[in-house]
Amino acid sequence: MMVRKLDALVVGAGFAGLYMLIKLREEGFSAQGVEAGSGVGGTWYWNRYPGARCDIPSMEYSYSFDPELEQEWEWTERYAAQGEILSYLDHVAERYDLKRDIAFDTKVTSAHWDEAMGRWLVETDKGESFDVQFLILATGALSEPKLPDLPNLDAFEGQVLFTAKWDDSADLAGKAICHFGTGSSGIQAVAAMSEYAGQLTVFQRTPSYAVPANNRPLLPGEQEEQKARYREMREAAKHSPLGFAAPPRPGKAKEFAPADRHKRLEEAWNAGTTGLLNAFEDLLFDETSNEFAAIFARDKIAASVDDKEMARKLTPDYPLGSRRMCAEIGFYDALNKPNVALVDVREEPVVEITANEVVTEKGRYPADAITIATGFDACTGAIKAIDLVGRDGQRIGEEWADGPRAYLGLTVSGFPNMFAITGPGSPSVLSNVVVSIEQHVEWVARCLADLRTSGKAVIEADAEAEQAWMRHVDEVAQATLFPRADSWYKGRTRDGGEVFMPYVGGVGAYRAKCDEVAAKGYQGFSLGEAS
Ligand code: NA7
Repeated sequence: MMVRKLDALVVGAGFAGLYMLIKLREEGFSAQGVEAGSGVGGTWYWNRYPGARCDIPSMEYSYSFDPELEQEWEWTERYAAQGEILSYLDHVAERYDLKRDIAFDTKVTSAHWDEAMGRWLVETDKGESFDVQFLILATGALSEPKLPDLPNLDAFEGQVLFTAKWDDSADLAGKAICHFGTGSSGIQAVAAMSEYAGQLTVFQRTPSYAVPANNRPLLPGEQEEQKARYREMREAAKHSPLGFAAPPRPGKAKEFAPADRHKRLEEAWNAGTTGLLNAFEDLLFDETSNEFAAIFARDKIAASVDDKEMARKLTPDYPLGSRRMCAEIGFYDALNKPNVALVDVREEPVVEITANEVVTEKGRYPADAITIATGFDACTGAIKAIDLVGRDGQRIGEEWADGPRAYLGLTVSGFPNMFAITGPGSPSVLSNVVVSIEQHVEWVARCLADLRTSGKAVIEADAEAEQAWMRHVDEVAQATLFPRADSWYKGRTRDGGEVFMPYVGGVGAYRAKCDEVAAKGYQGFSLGEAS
């Protein structure tokens, strides 16, 4: 069998994989990308469900590394729809002539570290083999769908559609749809499907805090004005807490007079997901302050639906922002429509799926189609899906069974020369992810170049440094309100424990730490010679 020998293999061709290929080429490394989809885009390739849209402003949810690209590309709306982001990424791939180095419709099935050679041996489902010095997993933090445990789903005779693997040829007009999941994806899909469904029954487990997205076309002059100060905005985002140019407004909510606090929350309500969390500096840290904002948001939610019982079900009881906030465009309006119903599966669990119904403890709901938006095996799922074996036969799934761990969220002890872009312990999923991705990719590219310059061939995180980093990730998280809610931010250990995965110390602080590690000769890593 032909084995291709390269410096690096990049798994995934979304925001992270594309930029990684660009940086590797720039540094003179030979690299190949492997992508399961038929095109580039990652998340934005797969998530083609109706209503799919980013909830971070387009002007900020885009690459900053190429000043010409950011000036040339024209966004049409404040929040870009899936198709527009996909076109953008396709444009980037064309502009940098990346597609010739990406094997599409191909999945990496196994990657084994060869200790004697100091290289990774990688195989794909197309029977290709690669022998590479560096393995870079740009597989996405929210890419491995988590399926609901719906009893007897196999008996269902209608169409089953997953938002994260949507078949865009599906025609659900006039159909009875039973939909599961009301996170960011679910509420967008519900709003869109309510326009044409015959009957839409929404099965909710945990309600979301959803703020109005207030999406609109970018106003004349608005894009130009932002482009004129793009450098300044990008710099601010890079050193900010969450990867956005605008910082939280100074002041603690609990110290404001009620009328002033209310006024500020009112202004923030219409400014998108980060708008509300940025209304005061302490909303993610102080329970009392958070509760003021949470009550405000709960009242808004209650006021947006006509039915009191429905309002009760939609009201979250956890701190605002401790689970991912959602931006809604017509979600609550959808629930007011006569063809839409809401079922709380905590109050009436699903007991069975039949050929054409969802049956709960309290009722039977007709279904021609079942749509599913129940989230992802976050941060680690796509990596664990690979038969990934490091030093001394260590398997990643087994190693992470006691809790996901990664030094700086990028490298795993026992897995030399392997990098996970947006891995557990990185700020990516709790930030403007494109800002985090650019930082991760640039750091990895610099690391590989430094290694080459120093004449070393192998880099591996030390177990102690990794433990210390994960302890730090936990300490920083415990000082916030994030751990107060049950969310996909938490990884599970085999004995039922929890590991808070994202680094919430701020993308600016994280960047500084990564730079310091590199400047100190890769502190916390062991560097080795080629054997
Ligand atoms: P999320 O945010 O993980 O949302 C999935 C939702 O599905 C969440 O509220 C789950 O509740 C719910 N869920 C899970 N299982 C069920 C069942 N069996 N029945 C009903 N509801 C269920 O995923 P999204 O795709 O919406 O968003 C992911 C990210 O994409 C988002 O954060 C943005 O960054 C964009 P649970 O929490 O499990 O109780």
